[in-house]
Amino acid sequence: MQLLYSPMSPFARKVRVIAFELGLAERLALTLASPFTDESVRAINPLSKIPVLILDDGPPIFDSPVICEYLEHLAGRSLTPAAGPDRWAALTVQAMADGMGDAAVAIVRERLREGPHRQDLFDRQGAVLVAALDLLERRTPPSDRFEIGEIAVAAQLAYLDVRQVMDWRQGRPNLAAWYETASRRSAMVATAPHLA
Ligand SMILES: N[C@@H](CCC(=O)N[C@@H](CS)C(=O)NCC(=O)O)C(=O)O
Repeated sequence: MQLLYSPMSPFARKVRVIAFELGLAERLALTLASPFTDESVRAINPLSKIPVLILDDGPPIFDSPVICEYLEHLAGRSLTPAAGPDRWAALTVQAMADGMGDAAVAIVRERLREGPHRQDLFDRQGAVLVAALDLLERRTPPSDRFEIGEIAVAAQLAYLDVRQVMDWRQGRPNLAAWYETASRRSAMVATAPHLA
């Protein structure tokens, strides 16, 4: 199966880390895609977003939470709690982390655009990031678990760093310490973002 991805995409990174943790990384043929400049992505995903998982048989799968669930199904092992409050908590953390990615990508895209820049966009998306980061500082992920919620958060924190979106460590020592450990996992090292 083929994963349409970009090495900078935090959503694709979440999928790749999940694949790595599930022992499926070698089954993913990574194919570079540039949704912002290449209209051919839209023929595969009408939203023209990556990641997209292209199966040998069957329609393409998107977006990243669905791909993660498919990979868990394929592996016969889940990185999402099966039921109960833990499940809803983990999926909510994933949703929040993905929302951080939406905000961060919007800020990066606006910075890259020829000016004048929209200050209202920076303010609104920046507020999303600050509130989510503050919540993560108050409820720092556990250090003995690296599942869907933690993986989604780690992928987004790395994106804030690599795109220099903001100095998120300032005033958030618990989250910074957690990320320091999380980022040393082999799945994180193997999928480190870089310019294509
Ligand atoms: N909710 C989607 C978000 C994916 C996403 O926004 N990907 C970005 C790249 S990091 C993209 O393809 N953006 C293209 C666009 O918005 O036109 C997911 O979780 O897969």
